[in-house]
Amino acid sequence: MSTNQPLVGIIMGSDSDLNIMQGAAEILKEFGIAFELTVVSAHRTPLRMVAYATKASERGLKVIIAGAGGAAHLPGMVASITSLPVIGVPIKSSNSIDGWDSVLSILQMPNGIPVATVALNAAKNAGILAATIIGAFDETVGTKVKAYKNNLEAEVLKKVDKLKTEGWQNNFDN
Ligand code: RP5
Repeated sequence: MSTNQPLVGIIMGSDSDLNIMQGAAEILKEFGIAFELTVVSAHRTPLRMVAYATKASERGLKVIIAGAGGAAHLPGMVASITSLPVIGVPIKSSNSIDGWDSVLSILQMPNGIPVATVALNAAKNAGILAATIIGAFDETVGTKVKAYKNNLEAEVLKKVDKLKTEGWQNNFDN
């Protein structure tokens, strides 16, 4: 991908979500996919959220990753406005009870307005999923995603060999 045009918009309800959401930024950087990252709060900046979601597609974004915690309405509300795929990252935040509140707020969307919800705090997986979506129509990115997954497989197979040769009673740390 040779352009600096952001293809992925990473948004989060608060700057306190950044320590989690940076996981998405890091993996997108690794894949060489241009992205933007900012704070958009469904509750504190609702008009900014509407403007962001309304203009996202015309600005050239292809996927939105939205992270929020507690009463995590940002991903679903953005998905209700944009025609782009929205990946939701539930965050266990300062106002979460135990994280289930964030998960269910993002996961339990009504029919017609899907949000692709990743696991609690799984911003890295959100980045990988965004790369997979981009990779479906961009061969360069698609090849990188394939290589990434091949590498995961190779790492596991190495551990399988190690377990076979050293036996289960030996330390199985990396
Ligand atoms: C949510 O409230 C944000 O996404 C964040 O996870 C949580 C707490 O926000 P702060 O009070 O730390 O700004 O809207």
